Amino acid sequence: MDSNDRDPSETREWLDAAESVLKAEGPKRLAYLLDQVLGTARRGGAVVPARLTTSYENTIPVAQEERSPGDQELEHRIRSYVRWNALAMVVHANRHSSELGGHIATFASAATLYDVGFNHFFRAPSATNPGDLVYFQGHSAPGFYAHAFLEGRLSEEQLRKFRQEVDGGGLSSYPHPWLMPDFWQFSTVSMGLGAIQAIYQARFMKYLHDRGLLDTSGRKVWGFLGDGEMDEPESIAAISLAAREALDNLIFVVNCNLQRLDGPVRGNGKIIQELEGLFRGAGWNVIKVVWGSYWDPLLAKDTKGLLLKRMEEAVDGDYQNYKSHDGAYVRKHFFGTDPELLDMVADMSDEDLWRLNRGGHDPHKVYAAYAAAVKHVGQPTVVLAKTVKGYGMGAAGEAQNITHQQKKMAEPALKAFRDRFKIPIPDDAIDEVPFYKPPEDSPEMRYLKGRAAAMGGSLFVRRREAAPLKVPDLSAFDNLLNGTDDREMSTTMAYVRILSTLLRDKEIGPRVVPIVPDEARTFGMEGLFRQIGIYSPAGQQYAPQDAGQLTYYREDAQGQMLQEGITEAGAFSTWIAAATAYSTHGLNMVPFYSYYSMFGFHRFGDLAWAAGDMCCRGFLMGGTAGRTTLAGEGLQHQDGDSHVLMSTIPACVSYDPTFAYELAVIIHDGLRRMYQQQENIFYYVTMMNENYAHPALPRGSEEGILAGMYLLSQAEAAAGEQARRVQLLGSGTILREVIAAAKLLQSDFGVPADVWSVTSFTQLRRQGLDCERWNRLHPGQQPRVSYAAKSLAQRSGPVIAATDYVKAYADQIRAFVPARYIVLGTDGFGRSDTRRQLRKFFEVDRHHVAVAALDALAQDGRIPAATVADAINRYGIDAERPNPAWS
Ligand SMILES: Cc1ncc(C[n+]2csc(CCOP(=O)(O)OP(=O)(O)O)c2C)c(N)n1
Ligand SMILES: [Mg+2]
Repeated sequence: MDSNDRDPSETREWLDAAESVLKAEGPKRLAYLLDQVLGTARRGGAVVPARLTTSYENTIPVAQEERSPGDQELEHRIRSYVRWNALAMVVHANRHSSELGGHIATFASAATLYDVGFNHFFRAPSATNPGDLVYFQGHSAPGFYAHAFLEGRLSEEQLRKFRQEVDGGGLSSYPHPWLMPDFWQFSTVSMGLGAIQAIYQARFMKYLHDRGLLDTSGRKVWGFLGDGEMDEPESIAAISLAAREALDNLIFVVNCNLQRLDGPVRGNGKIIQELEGLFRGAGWNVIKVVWGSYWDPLLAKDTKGLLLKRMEEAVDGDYQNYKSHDGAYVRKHFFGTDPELLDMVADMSDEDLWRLNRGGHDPHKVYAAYAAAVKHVGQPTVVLAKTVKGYGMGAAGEAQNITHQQKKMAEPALKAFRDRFKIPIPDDAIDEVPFYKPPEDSPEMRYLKGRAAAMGGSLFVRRREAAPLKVPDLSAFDNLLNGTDDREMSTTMAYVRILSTLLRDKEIGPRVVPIVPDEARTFGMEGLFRQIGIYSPAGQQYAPQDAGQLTYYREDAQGQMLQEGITEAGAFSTWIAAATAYSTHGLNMVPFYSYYSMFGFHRFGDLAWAAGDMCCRGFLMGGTAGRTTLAGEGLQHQDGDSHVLMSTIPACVSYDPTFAYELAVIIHDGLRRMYQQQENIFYYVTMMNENYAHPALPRGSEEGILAGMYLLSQAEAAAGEQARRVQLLGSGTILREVIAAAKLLQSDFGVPADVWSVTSFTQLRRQGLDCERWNRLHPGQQPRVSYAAKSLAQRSGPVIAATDYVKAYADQIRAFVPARYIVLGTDGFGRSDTRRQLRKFFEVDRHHVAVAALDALAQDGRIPAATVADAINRYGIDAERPNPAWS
């Protein structure tokens, strides 16, 4: 009896009334009545606990479960073979070399969750249906290869080369489109990235649909996640967006095997309950699949609620432990806490108790959950499925803390697994761990093929190309190529002009996807609000505060701009969806993600790495870049390293342009390479907010702009000055300091300085290293000369580079500079002040460039050291000040 209950008979009356409504009028009516009652209670001042969780049982009552039309017996057998082959792959790889690794326990816990999907829910791309998109849990990969093997999509030879990719033909450890471009679509193995990508993919599909670019109705996005993985910020960061935008094309399946790598996910609690509250609170439809069908009769008998109470009492640590033991243990420790419960199972053997299954291992329960999920309208759905980690591994790992990393299985464990899943492999062959595929005309294979055909074919296909876009001529950007005369503007402004031009282009215009994380005004992009509208499926149901203004804040159900709010990871995920649309949707989209460069790689670095893997094509525009160019914002905002960070991504082509025409040439070439040639690259381009006049494109400089450097000006040398010539290199806004330094050197010291605009030290380095490698491997042949060396070889004198980034950025080309090379950069923490002060502070201003040039000449013996001291004096440089790199 409940001690809080003052009047049990009154309670009984209410409960009876509820029961009778349920019977006579159904659950909807009861829910309505309860809602009314709760409203009355709250208005009367009652504190009604806000409960987001339901009891620890299945969400779908047995009577409402939709039954699978599949042949359960055949499906079970096929699933068993997939289990075996997945295990065999990992065992083989580790017999080949224990260095190779792999996972058995994860897929073992998830096999049913995927199998029901493959057989009945995931539609593969076909002539009649563009198909669903599935974000697979990365380290379940062996299971997908095993499935694809039975489908005939992969050969046994390939399975034997799991994690042996170098000589070709092997299978990737995890889903990596870069390595298996015809098989995998999405990189998910870095925990959390699958979840956030799936959400923004579902949202992007609605965007494509609402803008009339593609019919995506009826298509689903499935995201499979681990329960441990749900602790990643990216896993849950966007769940409220998914509900807010009513993404009913999205289904998450969280495999709640209660364990992560080291041990239990929530040993002292219940991960399913916690996630239920979280997702329901965010506005999701939650379907819990806790218990399998073998529990149904027991739960039906549980009229007093004792079993349910016990189920709620036991914590995940207990549940894990039960499954690492046996039926006798379950009887003693689970049912044994209450004589009535023991009574309830008195006629069941220990084997019967052991057979009491979890929802996620019961194809009926899983089917019912998926069937409800795909029909649900107006909300995204999460299926929380309870499973056992290492299911079927028995003494070799089932529900054990060590199971995640179990990769080897001794003969007795292999035999036990074979017996449990009835794999037709004889004892004398077991040690070879042979892969098993039933004969082509067997009922299993016929069934499997039939199901695959019904679902549209294999899900493991990725498209490499889409119809190319026609890129306009470079002359489309004439307004920037011709210079701005005396008019001053920033490269950010020039970028906005480029964007406007592209948006007006008939073919490219509709494909452009401008993405901002609440930073449009920072970049002067607010004009786009009204011009192209901000995408909002709800349209605009209010009069915007600035309605009377030219650039008012316009939300529109068909808006083209994606205003993501303050989530760089979310905005980046949208960018990924757009940048892979050529592959996932057969539609070349042209995303421009413009963001605060300092809140770029530092924030979304792992997604950027995955973007390379996924062969993304699009533009990342790092705004307000440069450690001394963003003057007042200080230490956390001033970006001095994004170019170094982005240079680590092989597929990322990056530039730090100074002039509007450079930007136009770079973006134009990017469009050509990505959308006409369909190269698997993406662009990172920095843009600045400093205003200055932009000259016209120097004739013939396009090649150098794209390769990474070109000669901007050459100094006239008077008789006798030629021996003192220097080469000055600059990028971004600091190029302007370099230009000024050249003038000082000439006027103050009679030193002729040639000036180079270096649009990309990163591109120059890559090309240089490529030459170096080729030369090493081709001894005795005419050596290749790097672009940097070739360019500088035509000129004479030491070389001095200055940029708004850390010295490592310009230092990248040291090996290719055929002369003394001195690098200036902005190493150290930024701080607030004017640009002039900051450049002085970081020693990248014109005076320091000039001093560095004189010093180089002195070291080369071309001028006396006293001249350097003279310059230090003349420019008022404090030689004893602390090093800004660590002050
Ligand atoms: C960002 C990130 N951190 C760590 C890992 C290493 N890792 C791989 S699997 C795993 C445990 C996963 O547990 P869970 O999400 O519960 O998946 P399960 O295998 O139990 O299904 C960890 C820590 C990773 N892949 N990604
Ligand atoms: Mg887990």
